Amino acid sequence: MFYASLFRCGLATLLLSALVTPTLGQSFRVQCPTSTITHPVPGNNNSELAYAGPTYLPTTGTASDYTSGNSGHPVNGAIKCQQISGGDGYATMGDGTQTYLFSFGPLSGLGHIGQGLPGTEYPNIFNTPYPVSTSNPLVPGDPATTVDGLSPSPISGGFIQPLTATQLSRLGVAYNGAVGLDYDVTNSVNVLNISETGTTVTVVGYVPLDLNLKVGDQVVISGGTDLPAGYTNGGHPVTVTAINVANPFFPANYAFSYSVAPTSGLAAVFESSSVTASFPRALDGHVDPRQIMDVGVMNGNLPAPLMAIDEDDEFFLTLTNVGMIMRPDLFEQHTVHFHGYPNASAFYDGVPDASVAINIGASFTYYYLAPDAGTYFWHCHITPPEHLQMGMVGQLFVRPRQNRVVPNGNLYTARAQQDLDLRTACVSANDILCSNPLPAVNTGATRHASSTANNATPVGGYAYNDGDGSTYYDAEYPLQIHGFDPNFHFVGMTFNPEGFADMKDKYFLLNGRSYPDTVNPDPMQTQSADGVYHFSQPLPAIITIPAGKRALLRISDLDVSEYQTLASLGIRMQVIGYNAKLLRDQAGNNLYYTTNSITLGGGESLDVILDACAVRATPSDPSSACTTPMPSATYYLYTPNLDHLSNDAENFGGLMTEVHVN
Ligand SMILES: [Cu+2]
Repeated sequence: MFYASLFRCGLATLLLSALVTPTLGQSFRVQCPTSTITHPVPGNNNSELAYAGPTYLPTTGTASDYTSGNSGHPVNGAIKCQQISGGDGYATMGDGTQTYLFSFGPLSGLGHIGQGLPGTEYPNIFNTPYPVSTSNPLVPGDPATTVDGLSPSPISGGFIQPLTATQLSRLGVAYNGAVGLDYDVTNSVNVLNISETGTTVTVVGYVPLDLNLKVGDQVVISGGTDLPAGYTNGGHPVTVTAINVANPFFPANYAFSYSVAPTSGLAAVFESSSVTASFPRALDGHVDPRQIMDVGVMNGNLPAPLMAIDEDDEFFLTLTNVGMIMRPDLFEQHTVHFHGYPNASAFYDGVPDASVAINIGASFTYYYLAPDAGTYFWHCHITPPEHLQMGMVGQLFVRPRQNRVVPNGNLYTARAQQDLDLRTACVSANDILCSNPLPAVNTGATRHASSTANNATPVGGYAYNDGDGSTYYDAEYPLQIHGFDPNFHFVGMTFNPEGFADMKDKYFLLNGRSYPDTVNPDPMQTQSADGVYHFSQPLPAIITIPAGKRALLRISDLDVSEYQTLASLGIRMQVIGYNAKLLRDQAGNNLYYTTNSITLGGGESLDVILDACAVRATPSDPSSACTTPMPSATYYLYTPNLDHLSNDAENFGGLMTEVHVN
């Protein structure tokens, strides 16, 4: 034991010293462009625009045609970004046991994650450095420790400390940008050639300049005695008037121009050894590794951070591997695998054999297009049975274009428009794999809008591009089924060989919690081996439905060792989708079915509607007014596998939560 701890400390020291060396530290990066070729206008990428028709280029078009936006060739969707850590941490089980995890944690959207929301952010939110002026800096354990007070403080009572209303309200304004994002240092480049035409100066550097420079930036030009003084603006910054300037020397992205009016007639300077252009500090994905390590180490979340994107979005997901500080003998890589997701390329699919894996001390940005609506999930693909069992699983869902149809717009017409573009077309007649056919009949259903105050505001959403409004819901709840084998976790923490064949789950989890923690509406935190409280299980599993309304349960199962059944007492479950596919035949008939229980194996997902309405004004329209609501009461979702209604040694708890209709 003594030997073992010495061994561990020695390795930990080695590991930490490796992490603070500049070269490794600087390999942490984030990436969140404000525009791309298909989303060219930065100002349009911070929200979801109305769906006006498919995105396509006419056959005579060029990429620049995308800039015409919705007036010409519709640009749909936006840009979304998220940063997560790969590492370790602890979670609290239903009987109070603190269990060790290999885990992902949030490194963006901390405030939203704390509220049980996705940590997926638009560029204008993600690309916000943590304000340095704040008297409340990010510290180890954040956001949990900040929420509890300004620094780690003794906490009375048991392991679990629910957040107070005040603390929750503070979370609501908490930081949602990318942890660690910081301005890159001012950088200077040597100038190949500087010349003037009229009063416009063109500067050609020795390296591409377009990454850090944009029109309007301030640049300081300096040089030796061979540089005519008129170029330097008296040592004051000059303002960039154009980038990507054609020049006789290098490609256009090596050059920019500025104006020095009224000075003119300045002689050109070529290959001077002294002329430099110094650019302002910029947000270019550079990060401060200290912040990332402070927040990322031991910040494991169960489930892993929630992600949500909309069809047509481009999603940039940065995985930052902060190492597993409790297991310094392991140099584990991690990846992100979007399970069941139609990725165009294996490169971003996270299967290490077919792509890359992320080393300790490094970041990697995955890129996804969001092609098909549905409920997916994601996990690490390094030694999957081990890293999944140890907690590296999270939820992911894609919202359909139909949510963006203008209020009162016809849903059938909007769905039919998607067939105009090959990338979104789904026509059963010539595509036997069509996942979302047009409905057999045009029911005339329209995009639901608020019936009272503001009819122009869309409310609720749709699970799929159903074209008939049948997947309408008022609120959505991601619900992940998972299980833990405490023995496997214990030997995994204590440097012993894990018994894969003996793996047997004894904690049964919904959103990382066993009953009664499942009905705790607050984020949960756990004291880790560093003595600090960390966010461990921020996502509640309690379902709340106003009487007469509909809830969409996005259920996924990543249990490694068990099949799991979830039964509903008192409220019917209507299954509308399976494995991220609308339940509809190729002739367009809905195959939804109503049941009181669903059963999933690890790696499956289901979309279930719980309708707290017995009779609606228009029975075929689930968004129509409810004339006979379900009685207000507490209903239950629970497993009828009775041995799964337990928390290890406790004959109590397990896979159960409550549905509150009120
Ligand atoms: Cu992993």
